[in-house]
Amino acid sequence: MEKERIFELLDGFKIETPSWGYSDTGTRFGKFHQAAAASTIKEKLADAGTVNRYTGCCPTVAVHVLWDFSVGVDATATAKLAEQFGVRIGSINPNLFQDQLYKFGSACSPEERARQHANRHVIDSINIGKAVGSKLLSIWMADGTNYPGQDDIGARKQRMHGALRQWHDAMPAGMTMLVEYKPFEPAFYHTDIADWGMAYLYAQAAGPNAKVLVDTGHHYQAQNIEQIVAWLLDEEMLGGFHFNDRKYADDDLTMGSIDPYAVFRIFHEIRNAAELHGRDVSQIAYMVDQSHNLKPKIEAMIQTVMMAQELYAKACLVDRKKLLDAQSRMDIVDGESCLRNAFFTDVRPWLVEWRKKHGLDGDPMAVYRASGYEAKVGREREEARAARGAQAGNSYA
Ligand SMILES: [Mn+2]
Repeated sequence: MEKERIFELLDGFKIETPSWGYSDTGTRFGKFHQAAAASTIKEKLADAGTVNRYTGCCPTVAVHVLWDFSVGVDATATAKLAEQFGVRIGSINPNLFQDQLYKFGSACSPEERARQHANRHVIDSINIGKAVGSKLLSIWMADGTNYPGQDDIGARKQRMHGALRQWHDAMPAGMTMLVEYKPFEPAFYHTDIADWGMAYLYAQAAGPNAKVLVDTGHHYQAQNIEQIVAWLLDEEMLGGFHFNDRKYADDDLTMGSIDPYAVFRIFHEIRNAAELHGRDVSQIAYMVDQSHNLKPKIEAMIQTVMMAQELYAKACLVDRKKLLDAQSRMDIVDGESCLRNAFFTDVRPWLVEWRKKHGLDGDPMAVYRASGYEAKVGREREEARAARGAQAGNSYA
């Protein structure tokens, strides 16, 4: 594939970073604070703007309604703030897991009060989305049970169906609902949306503007994620991704840090669907969902984004004519070699060139580090926190 074509594809490859990736998060064992971690939505947007300024491909920021918006605060003011930092508000993520009312679930709870609370919160979230011009409502629920016999699985399925349809119909035209799944955690017996098939059925039943969201960390160890992606693409039900890497479970490590070839294979299926099967892949939402417990937040994000661009460019490089030919000859070795040749091509010089073409520095990490941003905001934020008597971070972690 010609360089110009790869550059065009890179131009169309945008990655949304999450507001929560800039604040202190931890594990259930504890949290290690970083001076430069963002606490306020303004600080999170400033950090997201910084990542976009150096990488040139992260124009939107996913927001978490409970952590980023306060009751009575005008959401359009937040959109204007984002604009000041050179970014826009992207997906809206309601919080359906943190309230005490959600002990037995949100939309699936046997308790009507919890279901109504969830419903109000999602309707509020849709209104925030409308106000800030967001096109994505991203739904993840912690709903499930911890013990056999705790609740009726079928009845919970029906409650979920009803809720998703209601929320789907409350969305304005042009908004898409993304339905995310996860096999376990925090529920440890059954999860109400446990896999892509359940998410698919729920999305299909909710209405035409609901699609499936694939969080790469939300699968069992041996699951073939690229096959799920290929299937969803072929069904035109792939809404987007939450990228992160894992070694054991939902580890939320930075994308490609453990297994870059696995991410490459996902991108390969996307390019295959576009180039060989004529699928429209232009609306896929590429988002990051990571927890930067130990790495400095902004560096972790820049590293992630650079990794995503590299792996995407490599997937673009797959010689699909050769691949088709190998497959028609049933030459397994040549077929696999098409993928390996692309994966092992060093695309970094091209990315340097692509960045320079867009007026960016060829090495975003080096210029970010040289800018002194982290030390500067670290000092400012420590002072601001001391004045408020607050600690950084999202309140759940
Ligand atoms: Mn996720």
